[in-house]
Amino acid sequence: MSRMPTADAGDPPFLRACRGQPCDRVPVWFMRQAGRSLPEYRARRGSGSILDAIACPELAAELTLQPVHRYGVDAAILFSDIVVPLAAIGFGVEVVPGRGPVVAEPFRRPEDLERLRPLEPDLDVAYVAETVRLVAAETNVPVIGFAGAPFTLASYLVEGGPSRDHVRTKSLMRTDPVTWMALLDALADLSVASLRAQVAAGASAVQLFDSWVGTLSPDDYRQLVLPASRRIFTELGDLGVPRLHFGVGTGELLSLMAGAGAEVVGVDWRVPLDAARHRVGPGHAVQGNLDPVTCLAPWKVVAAETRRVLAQAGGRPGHVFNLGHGVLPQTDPDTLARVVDLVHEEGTAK
Ligand code: 1CP
Repeated sequence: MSRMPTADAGDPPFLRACRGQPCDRVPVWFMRQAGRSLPEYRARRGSGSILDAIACPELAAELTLQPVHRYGVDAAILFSDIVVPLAAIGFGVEVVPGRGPVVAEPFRRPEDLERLRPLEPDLDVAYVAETVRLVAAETNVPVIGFAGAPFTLASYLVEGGPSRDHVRTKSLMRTDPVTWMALLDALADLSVASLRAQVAAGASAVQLFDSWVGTLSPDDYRQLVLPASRRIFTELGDLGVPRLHFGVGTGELLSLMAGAGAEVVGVDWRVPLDAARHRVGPGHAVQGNLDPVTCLAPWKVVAAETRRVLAQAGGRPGHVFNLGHGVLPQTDPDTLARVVDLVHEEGTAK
């Protein structure tokens, strides 16, 4: 029996927009909408490791819902992190405050593949599914599950932490493509297992974050990364939920990314949405793409830029309003609330 849900007019605007259907308003949510820009987040989070907060379903559910309540956004993104499955299988990943994921013993040689065992979601990350269930029971807006894409996860494993140039990652890719492809395959399996468990628990869309893939040329991306990302989307196809695919600095990769199989392609602020629509082609929705730095400007500027993004989306179906990357911690929450109101009042998708 097919589990494919039928899309009807009663579906939430976010899901309709993902499928390219007209809706009464342009849906909006923000990448990294939970987190340090919210005083209620800072108050509730304390100073422990974010991985501990994620492992506590009541707390993670509350942090997921904070921006939904404050901003009136059209989707809740699960409070979690892309490195959660890696930490759960014991690869030795910590998330250091102010820095990000750090790996004590980075991936450097073929033998390191043995450290990547498959994820058993029920045993390894039962708390993630529980958080999804709690959130889905509490809100009417769709819950977005997410995972890291193989390239971006590999970049943390190989570099040992955040990196600007990804020198070691690209070097491994070029010097030992066999180990590289095996690494990406193992990471793809982790993300598929994690995303399937999130959907089974009630997530109604999934986003694959390939945040740092914009560091690659189109040829490298096509040969050494796209096959693994494409397999993830293929293996989620039977779930019938919208799939979103996002990276930063991907102007030259957008058409290839569209070929990976997601319904929605996320776009950063560098590519105007009309050009982005052209690059991803018909049959795909776009998501984006207000520059997060714009949100630090006076409201007059933010409003003008928000209207520019709406104009470049062309008032047509298949646009999910978002930032071009995550909310910056120094953003005034009131600004984001006003952006949501403006998009809801003025955005059209007929
Ligand atoms: O302790 C803290 O509060 C630290 C900040 C923080 C937060 C709030 C980190 C560390 N992760 C998160 C949560 C998180 N991470 C969410 C939850 C949803 C939300 O905030 O609304 C999501 C979706 C992520 C995804 C994530 N983690 C990505 C992909 C999205 C993106 O912004 O590009 C990446 C690259 C990470 C790694 C990561 N985790 C944390 C940081 C600071 C980073 C980036 C480090 C780097 O620059 O490489």
